[in-house]
Amino acid sequence: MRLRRLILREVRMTLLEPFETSFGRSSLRRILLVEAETDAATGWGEVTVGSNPFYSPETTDTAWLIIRDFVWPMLQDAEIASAAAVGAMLTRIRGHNMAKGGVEAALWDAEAHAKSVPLWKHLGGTREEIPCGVSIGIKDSVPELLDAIAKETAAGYQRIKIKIKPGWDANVVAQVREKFPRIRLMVDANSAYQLSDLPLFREMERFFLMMIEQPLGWDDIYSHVQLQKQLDTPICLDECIHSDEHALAAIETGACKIINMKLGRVGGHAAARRIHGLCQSRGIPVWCGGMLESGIGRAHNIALSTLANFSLPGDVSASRRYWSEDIIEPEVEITKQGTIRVPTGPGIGYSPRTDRIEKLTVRKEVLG
Ligand code: OSB
Ligand code: MG
Repeated sequence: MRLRRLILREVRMTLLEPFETSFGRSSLRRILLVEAETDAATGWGEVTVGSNPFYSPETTDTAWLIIRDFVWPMLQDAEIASAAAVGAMLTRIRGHNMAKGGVEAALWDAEAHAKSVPLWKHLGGTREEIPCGVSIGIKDSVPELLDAIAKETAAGYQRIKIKIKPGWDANVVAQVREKFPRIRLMVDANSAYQLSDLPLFREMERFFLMMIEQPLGWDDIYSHVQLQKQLDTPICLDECIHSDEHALAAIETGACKIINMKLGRVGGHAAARRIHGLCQSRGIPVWCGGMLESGIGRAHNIALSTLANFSLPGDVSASRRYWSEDIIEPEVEITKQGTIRVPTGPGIGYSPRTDRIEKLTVRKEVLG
């Protein structure tokens, strides 16, 4: 396969409701879309990155620059053996996984279209329906949070994740548990705590959380080992895992018992699939995380979630939870059982609405 042109677009989309985590509140999403035109077919990818470096070091602007100045030149005149080989062609670029992953994902979609197969089958996925959960941000009040949980459980979502931060943690979880004694519940701290907060995590053991996601430093595997040793509740790592090596280190040292997989954070489908396999061989379940994606990124998350070891409900949920109108056709919907039926069409299986994308585009660059 040869890459003829790469088209970058920044589309601005406002979330239906602001989303707050321990690192900040976001309302306007600056989404970076990648359209890859190859000699065989066109594919779409999304760079799943924030507009500020508060979740990870990358931003919409750094990703744009890295793709234009480094990723494109490395792929431009190269014979690309397969989408699975793209990651290895870019190893000279250290870090910038989200930038690399967005381009790699677009090439996977292109390759699947060229072969007229659904992307999920091309990746080796087996599930025709994926289990879904939701991630609920920090709210202004506890009643507001309880209302949000009631709404999502009524819609059928199979597990609830709530964001926590100092001052909005055990006290809030206690009230959630009181109102919803039986739901599958977990918390995500986005690195807001330290090892010295052990008493707080001990206190939360009585809420029977499925897991605690990324309680400590975003790049600190060692402290998570210390914490997990002293907790029965499984720790799930998100921010810490950006490569096979990090996943292996975290598993072998006992830093976590579950891994949140994100396409961008690990640098694309091939890396995600490898880490998925590595976890599978060691009895570590994975689930697919979310980055407030548009339909394009969401479609890639759905395809990835069909791999066998994605055995826990992920953060991949319906388009209408985020957007008044998505940029794909049809939009992503969930069943009453809280699942997404995986599309059967070629590639990502949803069509990009190019008219709407063009309208929302504030910046565009054609490479090639
Ligand atoms: O930590 O999983 C996270 C959103 C942005 C950045 C980081 C995270 C999240 C979410 C939202 O939890 C998941 C989603 O609904 O897309
Ligand atoms: Mg997280």
